[in-house]
Amino acid sequence: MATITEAKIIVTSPGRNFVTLKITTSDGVTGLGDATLNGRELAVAHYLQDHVAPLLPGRDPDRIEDMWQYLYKGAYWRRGPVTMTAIAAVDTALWDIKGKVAGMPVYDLLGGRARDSAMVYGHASGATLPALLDDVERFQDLGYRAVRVQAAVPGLSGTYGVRHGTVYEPAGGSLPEEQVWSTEAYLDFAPHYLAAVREKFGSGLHLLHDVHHRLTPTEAAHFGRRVEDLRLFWMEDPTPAEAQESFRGIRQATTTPIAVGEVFNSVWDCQQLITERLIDYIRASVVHAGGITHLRRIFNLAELYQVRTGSHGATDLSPVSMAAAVHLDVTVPNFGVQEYMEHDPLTHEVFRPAYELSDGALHPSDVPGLGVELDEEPAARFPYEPKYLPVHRRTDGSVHDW
Ligand code: EZ4
Ligand code: CO
Repeated sequence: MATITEAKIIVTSPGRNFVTLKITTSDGVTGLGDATLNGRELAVAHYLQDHVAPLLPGRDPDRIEDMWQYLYKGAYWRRGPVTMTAIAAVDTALWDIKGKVAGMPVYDLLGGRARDSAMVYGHASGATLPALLDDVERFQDLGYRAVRVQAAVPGLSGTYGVRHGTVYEPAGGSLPEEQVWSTEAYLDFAPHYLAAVREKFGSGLHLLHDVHHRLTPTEAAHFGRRVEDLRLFWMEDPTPAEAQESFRGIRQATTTPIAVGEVFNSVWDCQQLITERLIDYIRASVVHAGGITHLRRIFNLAELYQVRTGSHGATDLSPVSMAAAVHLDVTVPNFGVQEYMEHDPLTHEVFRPAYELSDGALHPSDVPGLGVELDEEPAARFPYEPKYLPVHRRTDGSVHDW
């Protein structure tokens, strides 16, 4: 029996911070798992270094389910983003190893492809409406079939989700930038630009919109109704989801499809949302929801209730995460869409993924395992730099929901 001989934590910042776990076996096989938690990277790196890596040498890398149970139940302290991201890294690395040992791409270990590729959505944005329309056109010209649409809200100094430069990068300053948010200004403006995009591009393009948890359930119900005739693919994160039952009112008020879950870390964050069919798309990801093993459970539960998948896939999810996501996406019958953002070119000096984007979809590689390599020599040239997501305040100065 091969055993795990080494677990190495690699922190690198090629364009942005990433934490990666590299597991090596006694047969010399290596596997990678993403452990990046935006703005809290070092917490996961230390959790892995201090509390997980010492437990791994001598264990059987084949027993993926047992490893998951051992790390989840064995720790006593369950759930939470730091723990679940650390478990995800181990889980993903073991799937990578199993694939390499078996000589199979991970999608074949998961039962084989239920589709050829995973449709993705791109991120169009603009400081003004004409700029936004140009950006949507750019994505359409690139072959995207689905586009998330965000415009800067007039009167606010900055609007989260609007790209500056060529790469979308949500994390900014070495301390969190503080931005003012006005729900009134947003609600007055957003339906107009979404309507303008639908009018210009017609019904053939899937349009998505991210609310970033900024509305109350009542405001979200109002917003969903106002944009109902635009037939959005989804409105994302309309309201914070700690109280899952708060989605009932939104659901009853509007047929605009609802997506939520990029901050979820376990099935317990969405059990009620799924089993009561309060959402249409579940956005949990491999890296933040306990790896392929646990995310597959969430997706399987969702399938029973006709909830489809739409996993988070911003630039803070490394190419290791994206590779794992695409393998899982192509195997689940209830796949909906995969979020995808091009990484900074520097990121590809360290990570070499073999998945390919064409026709607005990601195609998994058929090489054994996940099909992604990490080059440690360039990784060492990009040391960690603290970078944080912004914090939002209401016009009265109080901290706003994300
Ligand atoms: O805020 O990835 O849908 N995508 C998003 C992203 C997330 C960041 C958090 O790290 O909402 O911009
Ligand atoms: Co989002």
